[in-house]
Amino acid sequence: MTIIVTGGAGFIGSNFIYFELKNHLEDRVVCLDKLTYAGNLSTLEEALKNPNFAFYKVDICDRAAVYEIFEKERPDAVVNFAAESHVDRSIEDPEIFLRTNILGTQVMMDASLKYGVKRYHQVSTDEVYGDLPLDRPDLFFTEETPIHTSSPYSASKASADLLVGAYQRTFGLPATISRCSNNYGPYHFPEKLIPLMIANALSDKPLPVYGKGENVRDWLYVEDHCSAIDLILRRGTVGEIYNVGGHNEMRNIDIVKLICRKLGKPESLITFVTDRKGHDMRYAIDPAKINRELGWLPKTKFADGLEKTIEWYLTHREWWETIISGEYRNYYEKMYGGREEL
Ligand code: NAD
Ligand code: TDX
Repeated sequence: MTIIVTGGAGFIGSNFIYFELKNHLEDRVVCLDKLTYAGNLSTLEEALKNPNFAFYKVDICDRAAVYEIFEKERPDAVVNFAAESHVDRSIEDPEIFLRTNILGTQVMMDASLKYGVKRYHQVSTDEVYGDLPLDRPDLFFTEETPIHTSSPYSASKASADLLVGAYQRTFGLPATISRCSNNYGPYHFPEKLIPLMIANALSDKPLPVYGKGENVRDWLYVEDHCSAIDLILRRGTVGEIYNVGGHNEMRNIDIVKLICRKLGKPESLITFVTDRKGHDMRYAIDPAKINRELGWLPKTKFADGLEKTIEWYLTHREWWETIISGEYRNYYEKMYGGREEL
């Protein structure tokens, strides 16, 4: 089959493209990506050599351009990763989040209906459920947990999820949704916690931890997320939502200390800075449904995944050094220059 993957020049989308090209030699993968600050064509260098892969630089909000690609490629399936994905940026300037994450999703679904796509998959996030209190470790997000968002980013992702549900029920779009916890691994953009801390520690720069660093995230190695989406796409039930996570909760401060230890850097690099506005306390996914219905289980333990990730950043310095030496430097100064040391 032919699968359209949007946002494939970003972190998870690129990992998914490599996963599909490796595990489904019979399939053709077509990537649509606008190449925003977060998209990097060099990430797809190897894929571009594969005759089963094609790339189009396009904004998913550009209806005419998207329809033209569907007309030409006649996809069987669509996986929509394309999004503005960074919470801090959504707090600075929400508008592009609403445009890409909501209206872009609508265009992709309209195109899927118009061209008779057999399966549409929406890549969503655990952030749509809001957060959990630190003193209730017995609570987890299930697919029935009500949507209760905190940031413009999570609100835009939740809006898209509601639209997907509406398109499925009203227009019969054969859609599924996955809501995953925090990913980490190769090609993770260095504005996010783990790659930012690795890159800063390697350059002996301060490690900016928001607030007290007590917030908890549930970390999943990116390849495990890709295997979950692959299963849902091929065997999931239309109309269903699947939570994806690996029961791997960690406090931010513990992750940062672990990175210092692994890189042989002093903890004195850690700097506590002004907290994120509306900062979610804890995310924790209950992945029982995808395990029960599709037999999915994560394969990578956090200790191994972090080891592999650090190794990747050590051996791919050019990839992230190019990013942090470019336009990203202005973002960093704007975002962290204004944060007070606590
Ligand atoms: P990313 O920011 O690394 O990549 C996003 C990609 O989308 C980039 O290549 C960018 O160029 C592209 N893009 C942005 N706007 C576009 C537009 N208008 N048209 C076409 N392409 C556009 O993001 P990521 O971390 O890989 O996340 C991918 C998806 O997974 C997102 O939908 C995100 O909400 C979701 N998600 C991410 C995580 C995580 O931990 N990173 C966890 C759960 C869900
Ligand atoms: O410099 C930092 N210091 C810090 O303490 C950064 C960048 C982050 N943090 C904290 C904030 C969060 O508690 O670390 C935690 C993780 O932050 P991010 O890497 O920005 O991820 P998060 O906000 O949890 O959102 C991520 O997971 C869910 C992705 O970016 C989203 O796209 C996904 O939906």
